[in-house]
Amino acid sequence: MTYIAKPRLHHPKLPTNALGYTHRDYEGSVSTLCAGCGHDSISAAIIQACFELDLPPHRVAKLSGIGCSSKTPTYFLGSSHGFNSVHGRMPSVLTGANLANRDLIYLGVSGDGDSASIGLGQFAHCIRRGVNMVYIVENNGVYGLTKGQFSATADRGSKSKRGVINNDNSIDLVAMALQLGATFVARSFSGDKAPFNNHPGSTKSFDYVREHNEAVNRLDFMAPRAPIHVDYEPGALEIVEQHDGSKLALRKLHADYNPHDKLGAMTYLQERAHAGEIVTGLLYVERDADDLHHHLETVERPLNELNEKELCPGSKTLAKINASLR
Ligand SMILES: Cc1ncc(C[n+]2csc(CCOP(=O)(O)OP(=O)(O)O)c2C)c(N)n1
Ligand SMILES: [Mg+2]
Repeated sequence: MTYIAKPRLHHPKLPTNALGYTHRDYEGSVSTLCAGCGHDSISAAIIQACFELDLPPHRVAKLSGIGCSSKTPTYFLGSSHGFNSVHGRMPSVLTGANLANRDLIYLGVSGDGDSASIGLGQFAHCIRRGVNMVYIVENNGVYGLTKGQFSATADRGSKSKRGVINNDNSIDLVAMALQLGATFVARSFSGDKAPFNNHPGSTKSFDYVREHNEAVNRLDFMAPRAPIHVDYEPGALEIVEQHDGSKLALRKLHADYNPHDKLGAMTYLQERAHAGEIVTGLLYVERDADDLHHHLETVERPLNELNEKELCPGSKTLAKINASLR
């Protein structure tokens, strides 16, 4: 619960990273999500990654839209900059922040409803413009926060909690991201412990969240569920049965898969999708990626570091600019 304060004291010998910070320094408030929710394991993975990468929390800006997934930035990086925006509008708010201050590390967190339905246009244009950010879509195939309506990523033929069948085709955001020019594309399953670390010290771990969310479960009518864990080898196919009985077929990329071959990635994705499988792993990395600042030839320094003289080059320059536009 966000109003439950975490104890400030912790064991003096908790492991620290190169900056001298512990895992605790990368955590946020206690999660209010339903017990066993995969979103919490993604938060745990973000905490772990930022700790391991020695990221200074004050250099990170986390932005989100609306949804259970978009609530999660409250549950990690409590000392970072944060902005919880409007449903589906995280990309444009983040683009504005990034243009004003290119020195921060931008992390956008969104859901499938947020990014594939109301925010699909924002998702697409943010990628094709090359905004320098990490864009995480926590894709559960439903509008979780508003009680489980189908999102645009739900598979055709799947059944909702109320027994309604989805007759619409689904959107694959990973395939779209590749087509739109994303320079790093990866997909994983939140229950896969290897990429999503579930360490015992974290208050975002499955066990901690399950224990501490009891009150929510009693007040709400969501039955607590055990989180789903998977652990499968590169190249392997893993069939995961979900709580509603539906099955996910996950295909982990082979160890010899080439993540620099974009056409190969697109073909492989389509091929496996045709066989009913969801490919997981690092799908594509572009070696020499540039970004929106490069395309727009913006000034190298953040705008808030520029002085008045630099921001206002004078009437002669303005006259020259105006003349060029006549
Ligand atoms: C403009 C607007 N339209 C609709 C809503 C209602 N609404 C809140 S969250 C949500 C869907 C969230 O789904 P998703 O992004 O998949 O997040 P999840 O809860 O599944 O993590 C909707 C439709 C809203 N808050 N604002
Ligand atoms: Mg969702």
